[in-house]
Amino acid sequence: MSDTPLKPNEKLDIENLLKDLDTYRPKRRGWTWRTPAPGLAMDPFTYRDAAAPLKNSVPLPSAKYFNNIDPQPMPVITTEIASGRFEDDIRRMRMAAWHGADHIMVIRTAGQSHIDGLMEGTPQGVGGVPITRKQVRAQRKALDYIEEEVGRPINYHSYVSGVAGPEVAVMFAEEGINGAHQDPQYNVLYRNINMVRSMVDACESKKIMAWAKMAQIDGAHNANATAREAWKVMPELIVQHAINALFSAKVGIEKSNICLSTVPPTAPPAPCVFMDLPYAVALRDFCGEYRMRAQMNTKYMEASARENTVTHVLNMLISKLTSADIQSTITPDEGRNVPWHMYNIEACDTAKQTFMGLDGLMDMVALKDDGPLREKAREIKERACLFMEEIVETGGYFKAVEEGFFVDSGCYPERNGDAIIRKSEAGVGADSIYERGKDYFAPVTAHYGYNNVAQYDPSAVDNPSKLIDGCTFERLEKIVYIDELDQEDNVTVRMAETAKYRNTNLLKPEMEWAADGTVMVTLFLPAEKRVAEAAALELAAKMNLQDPEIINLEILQEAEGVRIELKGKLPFEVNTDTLVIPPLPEILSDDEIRADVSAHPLKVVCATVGEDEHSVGLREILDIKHGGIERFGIEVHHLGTSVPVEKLVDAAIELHAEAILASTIISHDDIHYKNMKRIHELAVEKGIRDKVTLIAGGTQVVPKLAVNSGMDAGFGRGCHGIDVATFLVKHRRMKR
Ligand code: Z98
Repeated sequence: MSDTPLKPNEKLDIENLLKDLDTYRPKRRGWTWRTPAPGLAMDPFTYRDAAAPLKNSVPLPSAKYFNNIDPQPMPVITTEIASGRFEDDIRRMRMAAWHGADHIMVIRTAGQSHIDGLMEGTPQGVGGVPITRKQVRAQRKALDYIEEEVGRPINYHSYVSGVAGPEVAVMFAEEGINGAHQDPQYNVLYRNINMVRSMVDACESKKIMAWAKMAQIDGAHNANATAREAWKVMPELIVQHAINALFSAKVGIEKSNICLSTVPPTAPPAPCVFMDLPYAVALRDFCGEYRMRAQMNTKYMEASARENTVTHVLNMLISKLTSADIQSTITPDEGRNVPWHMYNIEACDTAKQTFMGLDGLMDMVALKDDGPLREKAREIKERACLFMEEIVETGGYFKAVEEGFFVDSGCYPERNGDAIIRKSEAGVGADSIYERGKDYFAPVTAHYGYNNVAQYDPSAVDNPSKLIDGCTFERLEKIVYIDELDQEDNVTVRMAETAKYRNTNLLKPEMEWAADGTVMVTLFLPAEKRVAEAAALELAAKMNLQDPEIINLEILQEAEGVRIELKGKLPFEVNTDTLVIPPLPEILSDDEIRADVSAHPLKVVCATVGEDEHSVGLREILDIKHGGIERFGIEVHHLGTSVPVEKLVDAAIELHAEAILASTIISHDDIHYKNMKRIHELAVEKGIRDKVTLIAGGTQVVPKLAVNSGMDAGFGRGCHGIDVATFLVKHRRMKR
């Protein structure tokens, strides 16, 4: 779609997007991998493992030091977005795509696995969205626009597991969904769906997914997330992967679209790389012809974003060392259970940052061919082989499940007796399995197994849908589109409730849903845990936060205090019409500053004042090397660090300097503002205040407070030499 309706500086128009959904057709089918760009040059660097760059994106924060380049790593980056309101998720998808996500997974409403059919019209989801055709179509439509905007295909993904697997697969194929989890073992173990039914459904589902060229992701990682001592299930994980991957290949999914949902089984304080790397190597030794989706360890994590992020990065080290194809980024969200916009975006950035930081690693290091890595990998493989052999000896998969082989927390062949056990004649849908009759016939394009088409038309055997003039796979207009069944609980009603926040200048903070009012406050409270918890909630109430809840609490020292993150809702909004927005400062051009300084030579003295040894910030402002004020011909006398303020003022008098630049980083006890005040007072006492321009700078300097402390100007975080030079020249002109 070349006439993309999105403009980078304009919000997505959700109302418009939801129009004409009944006739919208996806622009393509099938999964897409990133385009490799070996040797990609992005001034000032060259990359070895990068993918083709994006047309529009948000680079990492520190990219500002490197021409704002935004190199993209090779693995597809996944983010899971399902806040319960698909209309709000669409905006998050756009933000995620700008941060490098190209695999958007939509988790379903809890329990959808048990719904035997397609959901059309449902209550609002909590912790997932109901996957309906409308929801899927609206999001695929949005992604069709968004991928055009960022310049890279975006894979849209949800789940085909469950009792309605084949029906869901058909709907996904029709709607251009690009990837899905499909693993009958997931149904059996975690959703107690009958085994025979699950296997039969899987044949049909996988056949449909093969036709639509969808990527298929298995569910093996769930064993790690479920087992009690989850690091012990490594042999089983390999077995589960192998069963599903071979199943899919035999049904006809291309191997390049069969993805194993791998997981590093441990996390710190376990010595995780020592345990997880041999596992990853063993898995690749056996299943290397398939693609690897690196899910993250979601079992061993608490609500600390910092801890989650470190685990995520360690997981990605394994991904890098073993070449994962898809990188999941769920940890910070799943661990904290606050599925907010910013956590999706942060995790995408963490993935991009880590992979680009590790660019070229494998050209410099290699995994050892001997030692513990190979020994451990061999041991895991042996255990996995024995596991598979015992399944066969026992009488096959069904028998093995009945006898408690799976999700047992013993490291095979050890068994702890805590497996998930299912009976082959029991479970959801047990009474729904029939043998196909002799005249069974399905006039459809993608179908598994016996189909007596010949009874109607022998010439249609290879193309059964010919008998009905094409099924919905070829003739999308045959799809019956149901907009909404629920008249009270649907997107139109929800959008009406938030309309004023789209159509007026009212602005309310938001974490996941339009105008939800949610904010997070971070506090340190110098008290013990229980007191701090109660105090935090009391403080939140005083801050006018409604429904306050503590999200995360970390003890810094049991008596000295705790760090608390709490969320709450603001019951008010601001009207942006009434905001006083200061104009952007006008920066003079290099040439204009240089001409002014050449006509009227300008001398400054500067120093880091007080007991402050920081020198980098001031150097950035001064040095020609960093684009500082020297380059305009300004004469700079730098007195060094920890300079007493008296000395600075005296130097200005002695050198007849027109300006004093005081750098001040340390801010405890407001020492930076006290020093500024002192400089001003000294300049007054010594009779030079009207002749000299006083400037203070530093990361903690708030310009307005610097002026209140007697300075002519203050420069805080993010200021450059040109900002200071512009002020000096303009201020001098004003005085002249
Ligand atoms: C993930 N964060 O995989 P219902 N099928 C498979 C699954 O793994 C899952 C579902 C279906 C994880 C998400 N996985 C957990 C193989 C879920 C979900 O409707 O919840 O049963 O389907 O990325």
